[in-house]
Amino acid sequence: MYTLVGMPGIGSRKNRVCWMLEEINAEYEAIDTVPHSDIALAVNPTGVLPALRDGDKVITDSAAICTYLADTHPQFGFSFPSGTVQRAQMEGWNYMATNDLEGPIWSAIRQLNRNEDERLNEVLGLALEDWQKAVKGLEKKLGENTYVMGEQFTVPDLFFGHVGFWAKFYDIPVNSASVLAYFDRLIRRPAFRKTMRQDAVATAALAEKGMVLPA
Ligand SMILES: N[C@@H](CCC(=O)N[C@@H](CS)C(=O)NCC(=O)O)C(=O)O
Repeated sequence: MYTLVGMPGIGSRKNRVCWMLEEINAEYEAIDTVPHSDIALAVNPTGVLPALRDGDKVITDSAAICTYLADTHPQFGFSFPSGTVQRAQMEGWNYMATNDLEGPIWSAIRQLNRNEDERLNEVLGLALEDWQKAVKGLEKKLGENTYVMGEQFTVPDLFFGHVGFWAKFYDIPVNSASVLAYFDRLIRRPAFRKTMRQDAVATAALAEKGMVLPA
């Protein structure tokens, strides 16, 4: 049994781990808290969340956690053995998702979450520019594939789906029809929808915006 410590809400990276736990039908206890709380500091000295406790060990960083869960549940085919070319390619996609797409979209969201008079429009503009550039890169690399590694859903798809959901929620344009369709494919997965339904803070934010999760 795993224990997932994370912050609830639309922006939370805890929901990536929750999504992966749901994909592999794992049993877990979720502890909601905020970064830098005593509970957060007990699992990560930096106070940054999410963290996953597995027995007496703790793993931090959503990408490392999801990859670990995929590796330890190989029957689902969500990752590849370490040292293989496919594994290296999969890691490449993980870095692309978290660096090239998550980086700029998160910078943009931080500005959008500010009151207009406090917003740094130049920072917002640059972040949106970088986001669109990364989306175009994803479009080229994804090609006609259903998922980034081909026909099989793997760890990086979950990360792309999560940032794609941020784009949808924050009305951030995705200047590629194929990437938009890919994001939609991902957030239609039952495990993602279950994850969001379980998060009361995210559910309230969706309701306030009048937004329903795709069927
Ligand atoms: N790369 C980390 C980023 C984690 C992260 O930024 N978590 C947020 C909450 S979703 C946080 O703890 N923020 C507080 C901070 O950065 O001080 C991951 O993917 O787990």
